[in-house]
Amino acid sequence: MTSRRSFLTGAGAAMVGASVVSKVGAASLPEAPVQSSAATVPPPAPSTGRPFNPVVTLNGWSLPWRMKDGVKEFHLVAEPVVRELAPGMKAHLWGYNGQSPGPTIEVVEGDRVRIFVTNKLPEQTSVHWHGQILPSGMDGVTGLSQPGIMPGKTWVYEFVAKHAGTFMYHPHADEMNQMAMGMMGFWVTHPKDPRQHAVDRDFVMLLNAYDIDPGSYTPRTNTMLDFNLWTFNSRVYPGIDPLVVRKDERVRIRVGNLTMTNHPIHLHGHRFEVTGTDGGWIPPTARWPEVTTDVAVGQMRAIEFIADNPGDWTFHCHKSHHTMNAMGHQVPNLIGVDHSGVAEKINDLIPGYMVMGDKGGSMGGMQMPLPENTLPMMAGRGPFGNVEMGGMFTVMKVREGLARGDFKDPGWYANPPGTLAREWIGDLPQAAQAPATPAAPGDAALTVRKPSGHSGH
Ligand SMILES: [Cu+2]
Repeated sequence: MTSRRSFLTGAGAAMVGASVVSKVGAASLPEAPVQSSAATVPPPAPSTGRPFNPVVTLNGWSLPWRMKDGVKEFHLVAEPVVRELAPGMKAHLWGYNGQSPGPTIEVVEGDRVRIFVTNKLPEQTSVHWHGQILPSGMDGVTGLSQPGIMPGKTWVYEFVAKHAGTFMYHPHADEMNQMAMGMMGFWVTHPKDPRQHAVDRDFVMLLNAYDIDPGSYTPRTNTMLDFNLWTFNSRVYPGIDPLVVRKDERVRIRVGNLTMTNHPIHLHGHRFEVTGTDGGWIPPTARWPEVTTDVAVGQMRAIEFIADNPGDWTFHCHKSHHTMNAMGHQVPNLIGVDHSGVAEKINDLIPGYMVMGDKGGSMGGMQMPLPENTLPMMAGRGPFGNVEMGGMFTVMKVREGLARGDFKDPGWYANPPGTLAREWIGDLPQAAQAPATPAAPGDAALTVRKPSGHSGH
């Protein structure tokens, strides 16, 4: 516990102890540590309780605990938080212990667990332990298994973590609002024998979605599907840390989906197997190779592979609109339409207006004025120019010779000679030459959209 505390303090976490404890008036409450930044905090090996191999929550952290009479005690505080989604954009969310998503809770199969939940929200809440096999009265469904936890109150959940696996936690009180505001977190129950299901790097990734108008800070919680920010652990690319992996390590990525739609999660350069769901581990004989796996709403999929292919490999949702940041959806397709001069004319009347590109939507060289507190639609910079992605996208960096447990960004991959795509600079046969002018379709209706790109909402 002491080493975990000093580690977290060193990583920029602020410890809030006495004030929280005195407010609820119970000296026997465990401390409620608070994380003040969106940096990845790889947890050290546990110093109390049974041993396990901790997971790494990208742009997140794991919640410290204390052992009391053989019980593992945690303290979650449900509260409004300010979450940096990526440098340049902050969101006013609801979360736990200073961040959204909440901290990952890690326990060992067979642990008796006691979780204190303090409600600092303006309305009642509860915590449901998604996927856990526990007594009905500990299931956290407001009205069914307990009354709501009123503002200012602290409630206690206690149960045995019966099965090793990957679970989630979230409110079952006003959940449409509370989950759209960011209230969710991961729960990992490690196997009793740390050699079982052992991997070298074990990442957890919670999928979330927000609808935040450019220039504003608070999500619209009535949105059902047309969210404009699709996030991994409440971060959007380029704000998501890379998955740093040493060549030939066995890697696991546990992906949980608490959004309103499914996400086909795709990895480049490797084949993986789905090894676990929220229901438990899949027997090896029942697994098949994949490069994309769909994670439906309310599901968790753990994927595993040997990272034997060095390079920079993307890991992303395959719905292309989910690898975009704030954008509108009511924009006509003007590819092939000659609208030269039109934007300038409209700009004379309404400064700042732009038209969708006639050669596609590539933002490679485009400079648009952005309102305060928003992000470009696709913004990452790679070694060869713009990575035209945002949202649910990040890069897995497989490198030789990294130290065990080294998660520092190693920079861009140096491609060995002869392994890099290149431009053809020889002669082209007639048929392969590019046309002088693009073909124009019949429909030439022209519509404009605001540079905020948010006319669809
Ligand atoms: Cu998606």
